[in-house]
Amino acid sequence: MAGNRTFTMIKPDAVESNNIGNILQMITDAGFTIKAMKLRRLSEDQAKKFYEVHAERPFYMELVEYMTSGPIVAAILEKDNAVADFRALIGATDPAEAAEGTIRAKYAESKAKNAVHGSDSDENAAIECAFHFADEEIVG
Ligand code: YYY
Ligand code: MG
Repeated sequence: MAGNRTFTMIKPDAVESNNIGNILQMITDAGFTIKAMKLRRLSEDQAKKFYEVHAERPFYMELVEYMTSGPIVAAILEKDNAVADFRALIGATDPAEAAEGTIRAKYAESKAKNAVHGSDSDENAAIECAFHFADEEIVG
């Protein structure tokens, strides 16, 4: 059975372009409940660790540099079928390929600066939630 939690980040480009509010509105309008949230700036070590699975990819260092370039908003979201439904709400990695009305189609600048992160599996959602939040920071 699909899990009911996913993890998201509003990335530095979307924070910089003042779209935190617009993106949170889209998320809650789509039926997600925010269970934890914080504004934080990732250190280089934290960004490297978070994106460890991409360490061998050519864009890895650019990704780490970008994700540490300004604050991000990290949040845990709850909804039935959270991971898949949130991936549908954010759209394809490259905003040029993202379906109309998705968060990335509306607010992403480019494939690298693509406004939001969404977990890609229940297993990674649990790992990513725990990476950013202690149990006592998550509302019951
Ligand atoms: O899950 P998602 O964020 O849609 O894409 P991933 O393939 O996991 O890549 C993570 C992150 O890396 C992506 O959001 C932007 C960046 N990236 C990139 O800069 N260039 C690529 N060719 C692929 C991904
Ligand atoms: Mg991914």
